[in-house]
Amino acid sequence: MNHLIRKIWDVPENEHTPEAIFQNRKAHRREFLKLMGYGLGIAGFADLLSGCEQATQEEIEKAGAVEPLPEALQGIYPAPRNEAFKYGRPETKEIEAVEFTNFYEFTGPTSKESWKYVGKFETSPWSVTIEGECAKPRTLDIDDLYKEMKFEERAYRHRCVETWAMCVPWTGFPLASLLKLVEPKPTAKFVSFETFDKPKQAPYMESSGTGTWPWPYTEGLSIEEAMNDLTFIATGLYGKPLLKQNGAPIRLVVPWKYGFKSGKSIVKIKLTSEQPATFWNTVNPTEYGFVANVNPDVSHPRWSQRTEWMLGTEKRYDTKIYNGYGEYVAELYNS
Ligand SMILES: Nc1nc2c(c(=O)[nH]1)N[C@H]1C(S)=C(S)[C@@H](COP(=O)(O)O)O[C@H]1N2
Ligand SMILES: [Mo]
Repeated sequence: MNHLIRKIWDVPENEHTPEAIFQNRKAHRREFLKLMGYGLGIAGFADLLSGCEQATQEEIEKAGAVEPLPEALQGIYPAPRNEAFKYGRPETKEIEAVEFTNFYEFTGPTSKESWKYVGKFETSPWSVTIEGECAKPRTLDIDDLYKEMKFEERAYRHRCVETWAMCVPWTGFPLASLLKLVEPKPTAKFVSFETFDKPKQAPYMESSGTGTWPWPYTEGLSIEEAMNDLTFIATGLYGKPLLKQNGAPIRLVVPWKYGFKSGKSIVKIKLTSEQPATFWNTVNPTEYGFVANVNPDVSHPRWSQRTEWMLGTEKRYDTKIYNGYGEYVAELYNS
């Protein structure tokens, strides 16, 4: 199995698209075409066929729309902003954050436009099971979550390992408040997160087949990282429920780590005594470590991490250790 993964992985430039392609929406498809050449998979061809037309925000939102919340819950959006968190940079335009996404279940390595492929993805009804090393394992459906949790909005920086970055307002609650419901045992040393496993609803998952990528997508944190106040469960973005392409109906947000740690569309959270296997760490452990803290001094084997560029702009910033969140998390790594 690993051999096959490696083969897919090694297709040059396919999975980590050069920033030049995406820095500017106008050049986007033209450059995509030029640079990707014949390396395109099915998803990529569809992008290509769509030509140079620019999608509007309305079209993108419509394509990724979820079922409306029951009326009694609609008052949750927009949630009050937690003023403790500031971007320190301009906010990313909403259209950029909903158009340019990483969601391999739908696109694999050939496209950032998962919004085009999420049509069959059913995000309602949805439930999340929290189990493993805890006294009170539970399965909550999304409405239960909305009723039991206290929602707030947080302005967070996001940094992908591929060097793109964004500043966006998430709606949700700290993961710690959810984990407390199930009463973790002292034997809980790690937390794993598992994404939905429905190939019929996710084109790349289906076309890539079993035995290629280690579906479903999984990620993991240490229990200390999971309980840190920064670690957030998001159900919304820009004051509205998440669109499918951003991980509806519920995803993780870990802003001091590379974006691949922030699993989307989660169905299971498991407290474990051993470090769990994760999707990217299984695919390519030398390039995607389990810890994956943002760090300008540690290059990716194939590119530098010194600087990052903000989606939809030509702006480049110096990468900061822990993505600038050291005051919250540096102590986790000082022992
Ligand atoms: N299930 C799942 N979660 C995922 C991914 C994915 O492919 N599948 N990609 C990750 C990566 S690499 C990043 S950078 C972020 C991107 O979140 P966004 O597309 O909403 O900006 O989601 C992460 N979560
Ligand atoms: Mo990423």
